[in-house]
Amino acid sequence: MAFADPRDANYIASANKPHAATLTADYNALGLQLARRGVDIDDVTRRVAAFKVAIPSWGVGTGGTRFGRFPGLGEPRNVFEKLEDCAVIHRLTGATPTVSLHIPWDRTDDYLGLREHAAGLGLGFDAMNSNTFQDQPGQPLSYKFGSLTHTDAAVRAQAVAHNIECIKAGAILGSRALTVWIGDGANFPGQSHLGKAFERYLESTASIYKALPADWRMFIEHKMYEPAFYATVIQDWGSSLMAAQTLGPKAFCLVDLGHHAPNVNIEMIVARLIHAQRLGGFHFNDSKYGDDDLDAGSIEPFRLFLVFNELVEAELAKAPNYNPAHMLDQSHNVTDPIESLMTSAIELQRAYAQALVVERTRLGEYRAANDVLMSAQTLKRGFTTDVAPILAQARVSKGGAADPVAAYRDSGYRARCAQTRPGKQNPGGGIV
Ligand code: LRH
Ligand code: MN
Repeated sequence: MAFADPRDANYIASANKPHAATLTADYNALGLQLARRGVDIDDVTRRVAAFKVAIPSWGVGTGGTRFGRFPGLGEPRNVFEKLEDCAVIHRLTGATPTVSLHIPWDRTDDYLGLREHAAGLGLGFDAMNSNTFQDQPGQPLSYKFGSLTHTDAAVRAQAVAHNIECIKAGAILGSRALTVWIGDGANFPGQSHLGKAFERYLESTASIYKALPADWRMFIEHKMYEPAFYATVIQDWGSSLMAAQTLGPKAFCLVDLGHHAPNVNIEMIVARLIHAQRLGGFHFNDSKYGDDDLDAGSIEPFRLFLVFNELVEAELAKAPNYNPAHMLDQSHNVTDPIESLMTSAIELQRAYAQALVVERTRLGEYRAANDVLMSAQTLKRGFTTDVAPILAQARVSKGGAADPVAAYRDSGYRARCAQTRPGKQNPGGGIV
């Protein structure tokens, strides 16, 4: 099989040629349809083209569950190879210029070299992620009974030091945020003092907060359960918001879509965090039951649309202190991670575009008149608009592919990686 570099501009341009005529025709037809609704398609396309989402470095390898992991072909073997795959995703979609690293999974003794390698691939770095939910070989103190909230001050200090290490690494890389997710909690009633555990969290995170450079933000990520199955210290947006407001103006709440009970109204949580001026960002993915980390928009695309509807409302209202960091956080157990990450980035753009084509003035009028049906219909009409021509035009306008998955598959990149990245694929269990 011939190999072409899917990151090569000429390769992408030649892959786009067969799509040019139909793309223009579809785009113009949608433009006419939207113009009748008072929506300027070029304005929507510009906003979609400016949309960016960070790739989770842990997402370009095949993920797994506690029952097993079935490695794919040509997996990246280190953070440098992970960035090469991230560059394929960005070149073909034009939407993922940054990567979010996870330490120690991406630890290297050459962060400057990593920064240069990324720059050479046209990539930068988004939020750093700390990891005090696993014990590392040779680690003095275990996180079995918690980390930042452990009853032993020495364990808490070890966890704080790790987070400060992540900040230092991120500062070299040009990152400007630290995401703190901890699995700390209890499996049984009585196991921990719920109030004191939260106080220990505030004490530990205050030490991390103090170490943040002036222009950095700290993202607090809540999660209902897992690995703790009775009580999680930062279990919901309320705990996260209280912590952020206690820590200071650089602390914000991060919403991972998979970290809520089924049917929780996540768009309402987003609206409240925007009101509180504490919406730090998202870990986008999708789920049917638990924290399934499935591809964004693959299970509940209407819910994703409703989240972006809140973001568009905030954007149009020029909400104060509003600058959410968008990231994907997924586990690709049965698909090629590059394909899943490309299509997931595009599903976010789709939800954004659908929210942008909603007739806001008309919606406002129906709401003011309490015309319930027409309010719901007017919002839904955004979701039922096929915005694919806008998404393709936005990609092509940034040098991306009209059809990223086809361009990727035709390049033979994965088969090539299988040749150039031999070596043991450890089946094992766990998400990475
Ligand atoms: C926890 C989580 C967190 C990451 C991890 C990989 O479930 O969402 O954001 O650190 O996944
Ligand atoms: Mn997450």
